[in-house]
Amino acid sequence: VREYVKDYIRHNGLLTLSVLAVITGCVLGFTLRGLDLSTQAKIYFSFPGELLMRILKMLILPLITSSLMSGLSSMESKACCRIGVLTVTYYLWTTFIAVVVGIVLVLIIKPGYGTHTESSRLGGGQVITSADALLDLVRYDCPKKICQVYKTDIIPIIKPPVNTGRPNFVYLMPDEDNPKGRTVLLELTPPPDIDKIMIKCITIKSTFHLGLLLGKMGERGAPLVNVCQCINECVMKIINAAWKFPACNWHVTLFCVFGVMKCDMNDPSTLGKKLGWYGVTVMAGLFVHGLILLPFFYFILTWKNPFTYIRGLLQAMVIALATSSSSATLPITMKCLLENCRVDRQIARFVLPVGATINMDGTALYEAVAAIFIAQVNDYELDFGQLVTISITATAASIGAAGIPQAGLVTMVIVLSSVGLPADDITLIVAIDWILDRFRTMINVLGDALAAGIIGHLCRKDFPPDRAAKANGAAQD
Ligand code: DAS
Repeated sequence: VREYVKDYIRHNGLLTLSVLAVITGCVLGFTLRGLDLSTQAKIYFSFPGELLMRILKMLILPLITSSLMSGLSSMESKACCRIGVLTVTYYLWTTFIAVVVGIVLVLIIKPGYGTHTESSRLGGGQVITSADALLDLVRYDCPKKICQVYKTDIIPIIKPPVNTGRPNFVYLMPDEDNPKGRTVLLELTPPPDIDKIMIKCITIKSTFHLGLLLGKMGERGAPLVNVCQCINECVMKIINAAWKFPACNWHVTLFCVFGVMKCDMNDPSTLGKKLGWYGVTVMAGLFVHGLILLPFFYFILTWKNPFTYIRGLLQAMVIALATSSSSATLPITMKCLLENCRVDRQIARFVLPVGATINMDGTALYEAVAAIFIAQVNDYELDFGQLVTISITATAASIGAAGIPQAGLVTMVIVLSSVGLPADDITLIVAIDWILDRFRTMINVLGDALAAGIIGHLCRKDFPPDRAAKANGAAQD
């Protein structure tokens, strides 16, 4: 028994601790929510978890840019383009398949039927009746909707809100609008800071081209490539240091305490058990897509056991469950791929950052299910054309969603307005979004990681041995 316990701890100790930490964090978070603590006390309790989340978010941009630059520059440009096309094609297809799975399940289970709410609220957006209208929506209305979301929800992030009624606890910079003239040190109630993600998307695109250019420059580009590789190694070392405490996984607990205390759980009684069936539909869709379809694609494309591969990703999936942020989990996913799944570093450095930005199968599935559920709750029959519209707009919305907590709710405005549903019906599903967000984030991370394994297998002949590995070899020699 002692040998078995030792062996188990050696292979599964960290993972078991993480799972226990998630459970402890959620129980602690709910307990603290239940106690009649003052707002300040609640902020104190959630502050450490939030700080850790911000440390990881701070590392996202340098990690992605340095990974892409050093990964791309050490590949031949032809191989690069081939891998790029294969990666984006695979991502788009799996996202669309996730949406189809969600639509089929929500039409079979019908979680929203039988809840009669006044349907007078419908007509908030125009109903798409033709391809031209869909094009107009994508070309004009979606950007307008997103700008509208930016104006109402996002701009305050860039400029700290004044007198929001929420205790802006600690301040960072002089805020001339603030009547008391206090300096803004730290805005503790962090609505999704999607603005950083937009910068990340622009960075990804420009980095991709810069990485290709560096690869073409050969030895002349080597200094900058070495700088990127050093930054990449440093960021990974910082992340390892940040996660060195997994011995007790206190950070995972803190993430959960922070997540549970910060989530807004509206009163679910407005929909009662319909909301429960909606949650079951989303979880069933995530299970079918994440643990049946994606592993099946992995198996038929690589002829390897997908569950052995997924076993190596469990730590990243637990962190995704704890943080509800696929971007914040990216460093751990990268670590699991390189150390446990033995994916080539060049592939991981390219496929993962791109996937964390544009590939969110869980979010796409969730948005399609939520839109149809809201239509069912409003007794609003969707025709086939509208279902096709939902599948397209949910795919597009998931690409636009950021890898941060509850980002899927923000981009869902596009999906709802494309079929004439009122965007404010999002409030019907917010009550349980905090827990669905964790599971769809886990599927997002799983989809990116399985894609890296598939692309790595399909392109194993295409790219030269990793320059960094050579450089490391030389350094070790
Ligand atoms: N939480 C997002 C992520 O990190 C997903 C979502 O909000 O839908 O992937």
